[in-house]
Amino acid sequence: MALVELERDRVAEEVKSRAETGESPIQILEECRRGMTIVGERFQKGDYFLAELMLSGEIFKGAMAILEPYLAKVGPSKPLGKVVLATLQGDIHDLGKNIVAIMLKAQGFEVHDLGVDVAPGLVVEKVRETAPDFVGFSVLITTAFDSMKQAAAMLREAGLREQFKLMIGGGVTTTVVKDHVGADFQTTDATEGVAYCLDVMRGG
Ligand code: B12
Repeated sequence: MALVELERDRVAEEVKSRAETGESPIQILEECRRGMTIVGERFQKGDYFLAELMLSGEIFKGAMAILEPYLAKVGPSKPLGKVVLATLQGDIHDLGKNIVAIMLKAQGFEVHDLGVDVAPGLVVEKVRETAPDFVGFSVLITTAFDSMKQAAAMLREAGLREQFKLMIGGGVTTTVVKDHVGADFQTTDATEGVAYCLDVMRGG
């Protein structure tokens, strides 16, 4: 696959032409995500270095920019609920979070994205300000697990935790991490996360 081989121009061309011919943008994005997993494996084995890892991130971002308008057309635009998203302190990975943000927006959610390397205190402030239905943490570095746990504890102490559902997502998450953080939901698939939000909003 072109992304795994880090062929920037070919990825952009393929993504664009496939989206133009009406292929599902979610499916194209999912294929790119699988490519990133292979890049990660190559990095782990020492076949790729940090420069390649960074380039893969740039290529992925380019693909997302091409797909965003197509994704925005997928769902209705009636506001459904509010979501605060963040990648917490110690972690700067944001590709997965950005996908979730785009897909939630496509379904009509109002998304407040705090970005990466976010201090737990900032999450508390944003939740107080926006009163979201969901808070979502994205994580790819195991050392950021404790930042998520700390943010959840601070939200409890502030008396805000009962007002929203807490979701966590990202390639390294498991149900064990979910319990460690005290989250309500965990996934390694943005589509599942969006389905969960829709379910909750429909009273499921
Ligand atoms: C690209 C990448 C980078 C890029 C990030 C670019 C960016 N803007 O994000 C760069 C080069 C900057 C980078 C840096 C580093 N990285 Co890196 N990186 C990756 C790589 C190859 C891909 C990650 C990715 O974007 N995947 C694609 C996305 C789309 O998948 P995803 O995040 O899982 O998201 C999906 C779902 O999980 C879900 N989702 C995600 N979040 C959320 C949130 C919610 C609420 C919901 C509902 C769903 C959801 O939706 C998405 C779509 O389905 C992974 C390898 C891997 N196997 O994951 C390593 C990896 C994560 N990196 C790793 C490492 C070690 C690093 C560095 C420490 C390297 C270094 N020596 O400096 C630094 C970390 C710096 C830091 N403090 O964060 C390790 C982490 C090991 C660990 N267990 O902690 C990995 C696993 C590579 C490896 N095998 O060693 N990295």
